[in-house]
Amino acid sequence: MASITYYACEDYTEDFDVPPPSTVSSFEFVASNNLIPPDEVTFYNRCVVPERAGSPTFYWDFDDGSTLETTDTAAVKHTFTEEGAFNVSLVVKTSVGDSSRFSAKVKLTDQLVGDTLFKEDFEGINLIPSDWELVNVDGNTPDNPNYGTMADSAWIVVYSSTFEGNVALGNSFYNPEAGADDWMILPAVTLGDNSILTWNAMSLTTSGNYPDSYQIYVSTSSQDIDGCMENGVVFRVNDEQVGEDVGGDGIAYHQVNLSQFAGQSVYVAFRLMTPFPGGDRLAIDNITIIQP
Ligand SMILES: [Ca+2]
Ligand SMILES: [Ca+2]
Repeated sequence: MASITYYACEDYTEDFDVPPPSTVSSFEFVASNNLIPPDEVTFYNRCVVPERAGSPTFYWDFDDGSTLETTDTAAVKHTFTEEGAFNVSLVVKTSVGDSSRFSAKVKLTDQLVGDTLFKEDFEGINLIPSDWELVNVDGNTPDNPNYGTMADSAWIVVYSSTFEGNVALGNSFYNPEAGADDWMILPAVTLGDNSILTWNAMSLTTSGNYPDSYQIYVSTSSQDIDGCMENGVVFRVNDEQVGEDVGGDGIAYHQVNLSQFAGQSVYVAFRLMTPFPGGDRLAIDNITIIQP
């Protein structure tokens, strides 16, 4: 009978510096309802826990008051019932004292359901629709030569990689520096009992945090500034969100109840009026009026 000799592997760890094992926390998530609450979101545990790091325990925090402690690496499901931006975190701690934390923002937005009275997403068009009224009150010269047409059009349609589509763009970066006063007045819409105006917005900036300010007006008489002024400011946004890369939350979702104008034919206006010395650019998209 042949004999077989087994040799144990020698342990070289006494002779070489072995870097400490690195535990890395990470996860991915997939929403089941397009991030409209209630939405059951599945979180996939992508933590890397080297064997030397001991046995891991995972601490999930969903940032809505719910937490979960588990030693299981299987995906976990969590239902978000409210809209909001939740900073979900996963901390992994191991039996030898290693730990790592990872977090990601899960942003849920209520989507209204009802009859759409008006909708403009600016896709498939190069210009603001001709039945809108644009008024360039400030008359200033955009600093960016690519926005030369704004010198007389107040708002233009451009592609935004952040929005992954076309948006209406108002400029507030002028040369010389100056505040903006640019109007974009929608065509007439006949409102229902409690119609709601919604839109997405974000200040586009390339260097630093330059938020924009704007106001919503509703004219019940004519598609012009005078008509808007009769009813005053309906909604005001000071310092619209900027991108996450410059400290903001990214695209904001706004909604305003127009029930004070129930049953009337109205002209809704967006007025960019970032004060001196100006901001950069404001993007508006998905302007919708819904009767829930
Ligand atoms: Ca769009
Ligand atoms: Ca202007």
